[in-house]
Amino acid sequence: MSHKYPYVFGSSILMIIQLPRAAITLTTATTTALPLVRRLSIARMTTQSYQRNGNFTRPDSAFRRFISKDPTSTFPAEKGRYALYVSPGCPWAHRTIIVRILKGLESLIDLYLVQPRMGPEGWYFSHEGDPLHGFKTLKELYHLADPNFSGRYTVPVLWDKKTDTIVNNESSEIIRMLYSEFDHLLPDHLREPNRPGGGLYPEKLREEIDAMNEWVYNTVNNGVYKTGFATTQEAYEKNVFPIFDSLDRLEGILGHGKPYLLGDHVTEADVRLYTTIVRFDVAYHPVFLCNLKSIRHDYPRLHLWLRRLYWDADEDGETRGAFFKSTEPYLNLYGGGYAEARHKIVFKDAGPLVIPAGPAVLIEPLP
Ligand SMILES: N[C@@H](CCC(=O)N[C@@H](CS)C(=O)NCC(=O)O)C(=O)O
Repeated sequence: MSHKYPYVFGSSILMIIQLPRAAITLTTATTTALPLVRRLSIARMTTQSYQRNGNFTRPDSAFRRFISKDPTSTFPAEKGRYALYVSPGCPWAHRTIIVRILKGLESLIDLYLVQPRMGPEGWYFSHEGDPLHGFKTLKELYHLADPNFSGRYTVPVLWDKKTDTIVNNESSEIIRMLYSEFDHLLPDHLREPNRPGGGLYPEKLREEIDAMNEWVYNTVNNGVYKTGFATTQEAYEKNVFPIFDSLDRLEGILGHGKPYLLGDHVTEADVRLYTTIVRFDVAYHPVFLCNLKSIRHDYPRLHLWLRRLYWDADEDGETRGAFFKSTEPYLNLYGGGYAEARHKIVFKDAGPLVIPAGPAVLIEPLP
């Protein structure tokens, strides 16, 4: 299905998200200048496995430092100092791409894309290499930050150009830094307290958002992975049913008739749920065997909520077109990306890779 899985990922993506020119010109010079010991350590592969007795087990993210608005902190918020390395197909990285746009941080924080297809060494850059160092793989970036690193080389990565290291590689923490820590560099209307509803993680909703995050993460965001990457029938069945219990619960919550999960304004809860729901019918249902029901046929309220977020391309509106812009160019790649990931994790790349053709319509129009 070449239309679903083209081999021109790099160029099509680069047309859509512009890389800063100055960054692109920094290429291999810095790679060859690396000390020998660092270059040798790059050859090592991760030893961390995702599997335990048939169950998919996600390791904790390793880099957990924070950017702060405090100018005396180790990682103070500054224009042009930080970069996000992402794969737009990855739902965790997708969170950070959305929030970067929602908050209007495009000119303050760079965005660098890896190639959508993973290879034997994990994530690869396009032929120009990593915009900052000329690296071929994300693995090399991790080893620059920590020559002894032996975990998974995951996206997203929040990178500090000044000290040449990883600040954080946990999406749930990266998005929270973006909500507030750069506010002093933004126009008034984009600052957290001035946003409609008091921001993406307003004081009055924190308890409710945290509580929802907990079960949505376990049974929906990560639930689909535990289901799709299960290697025993038992592990599969343990995880597939709770997904649909939670989708039923979310459908009930949306009975309030408001456009967003927690009411009239977009919050973190919408961002975190969206990146899973927009992949559901096109990838998790056909590829990850999450097929008891589909969003479009069985969850009318979730389906409407999803389409409202997706089709809102108004750059002056509340979402600033963040959901549409960060999804539309890549929606046709999700199915193939997940088929390949499952082939790798479950079948260790053995046997043929077959990518489901459907659904014929990737996302339906608003009614
Ligand atoms: N906890 C991390 C998870 C990130 C993650 O698992 N990313 C996947 C892509 S969706 C990845 O980069 N995997 C590469 C690998 O495991 O080798 C977060 O939320 O930031």
